[in-house]
Amino acid sequence: MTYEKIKEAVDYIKETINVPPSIGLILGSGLGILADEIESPIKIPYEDIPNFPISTVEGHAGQLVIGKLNGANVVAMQGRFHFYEGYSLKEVTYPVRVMKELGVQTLIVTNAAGGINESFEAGDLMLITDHINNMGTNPLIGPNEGELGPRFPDMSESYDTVLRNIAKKVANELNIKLQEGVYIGNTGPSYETPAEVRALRIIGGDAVGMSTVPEVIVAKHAGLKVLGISCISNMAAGILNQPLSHDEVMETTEKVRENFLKLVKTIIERIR
Ligand code: R1P
Repeated sequence: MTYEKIKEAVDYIKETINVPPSIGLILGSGLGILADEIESPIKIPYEDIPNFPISTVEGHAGQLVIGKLNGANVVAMQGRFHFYEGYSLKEVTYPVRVMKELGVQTLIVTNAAGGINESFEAGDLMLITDHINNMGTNPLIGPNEGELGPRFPDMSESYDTVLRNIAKKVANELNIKLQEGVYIGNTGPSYETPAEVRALRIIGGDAVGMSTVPEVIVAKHAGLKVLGISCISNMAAGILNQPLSHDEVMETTEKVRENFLKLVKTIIERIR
């Protein structure tokens, strides 16, 4: 993904917006509702943006929404891209590069994830403390473009401690239960087997999903601060004796909608 290609998208977006965004949001399955809260929104369908992929998954609308949210200038991805859709990890993470070039300094990534930690329950929100890349590949593989970031980016504090502390404080004030844990990124699209879930727990995971990790690697490469929030949409396979479905994922995200919106909007108000 060359710098010129990123610039093409950035130039196109800049033509339609007045103020550059400083906070970027990636909204996970069923969580796109947050973008509906943006005031005086400018909506740009992905298909209109040069070099942007197109969302193919239910619950991912497929547009950038740019405007003000609780006093902050934000750009939200209402719909993200996943490796299992057939996109390369460079394509999956291209929007993060575009956000950075638009002026974003802080990225808030959200997702729907399966709970592996048995103390969690469906409907919990989880602050991501760290991640495990279990995708077998990395979006930074290939020649490194120096203007985009270093060859070997440091990942020792991928999820910013200051932002995490703000999130915890806000959750406490709003009386919203906020779990904490490690997100494991698998490729999907098949959900995990019970044996895989047991293995993922042993290697240190608290929740599992099919996104986020590549976006955060690229965000760190680009020098962005990252905050990550998972919505535990179901318990992963084998923890409860019931099959998994994307419908259930969507239903649960709908149920936590109010807490999710309150939490993220108040965090944005504090960090703007
Ligand atoms: C599976 O139900 C889908 O929900 C999650 C998984 O990664 C997968 O795409 O979506 P997000 O991670 O985009 O929230």
